[in-house]
Amino acid sequence: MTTRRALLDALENGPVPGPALAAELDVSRAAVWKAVEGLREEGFAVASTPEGYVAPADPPYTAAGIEFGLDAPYAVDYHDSTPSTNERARELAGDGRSDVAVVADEQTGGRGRLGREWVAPAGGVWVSVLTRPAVPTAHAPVFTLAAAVATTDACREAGVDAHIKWPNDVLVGGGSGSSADDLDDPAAADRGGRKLVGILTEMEGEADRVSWLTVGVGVNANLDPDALPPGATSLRAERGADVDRRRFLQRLLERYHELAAEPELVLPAWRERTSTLGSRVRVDTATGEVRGTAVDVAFPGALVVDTGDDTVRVHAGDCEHLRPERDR
Ligand code: BT5
Repeated sequence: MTTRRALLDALENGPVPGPALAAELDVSRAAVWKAVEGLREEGFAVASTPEGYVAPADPPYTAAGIEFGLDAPYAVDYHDSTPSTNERARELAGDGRSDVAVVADEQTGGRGRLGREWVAPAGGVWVSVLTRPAVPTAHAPVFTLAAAVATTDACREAGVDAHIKWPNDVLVGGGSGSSADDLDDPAAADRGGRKLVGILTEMEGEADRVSWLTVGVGVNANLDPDALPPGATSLRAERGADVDRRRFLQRLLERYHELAAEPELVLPAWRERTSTLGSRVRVDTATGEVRGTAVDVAFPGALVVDTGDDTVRVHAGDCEHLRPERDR
């Protein structure tokens, strides 16, 4: 652990006498001082008191602020503005890094799936978590589901009644959701849910083993819906007040870490939080359209659809929740 991170951890438990911390970490007092100065330069205003160093009462939304009090092993790579946190995570993966949460206040080239655009102005929670899980590449979808559960829980703790639409959207409202295409049609979006969160998982693997995996999560946090595409909503709009992005993101990262470490917890938690199961759905896949009733999700993340004639597993696609059939 770096002196900086050890100092941040120690500051959680009250004043930290510099000499005692230096002795504990077996580093020089100058090294501790340098770490204190580094945190101050990052906007994390460590105070000097007779009892020792004291953390700021209101930690900022920056690398140091997010790492302070974070109960997950991620280093935070923070940017005021970057094209895409997923792209930055890819660069860090190329440098051999792991266990990094790339965070940006604003993205100028945010990405959705299949080359779609993700609108990401300042005020959102745009984060990409880079890890190197020791799993076969085929298991990657379970990490998308884990991120959806983690994000839903963070939204619910913030007082917003969010639910998951298979595979990667977190929505608010509506018994049935809306596909990305429907977002161009506000009426359709009203009928379904309003999109609060999108998730984009990218990875590289060799010999049936994940080399690195990035789960990118975009949460419309402290934003007005008119800055977002039609059919989108935000935490601010749903709760009528801004969220503490730092606390929100910490909760999301902690929950994601918990679930990623124990993938067998993911599917049961996902089933409890989804609005897709039991809905009539139309899924557009690379090989055609599947229509029917979504009856289950199967490891590592396939949607099980009862088409009436057959039960099929859909591994990837855009899912739309349909109105219940009139004759049902
Ligand atoms: C997604 O794609 O929903 C995945 C979005 C992932 C974004 C995160 S932010 C952090 C990380 N860095 C990145 O560059 N990306 C990830 P998809 O299911 O393809 O949905 C994309 C569609 O959602 C677009 O075509 C728009 O219709 C709509 N959309 C775009 N921006 C939106 C927003 N901020 N809120 C709600 N809907 C949006």
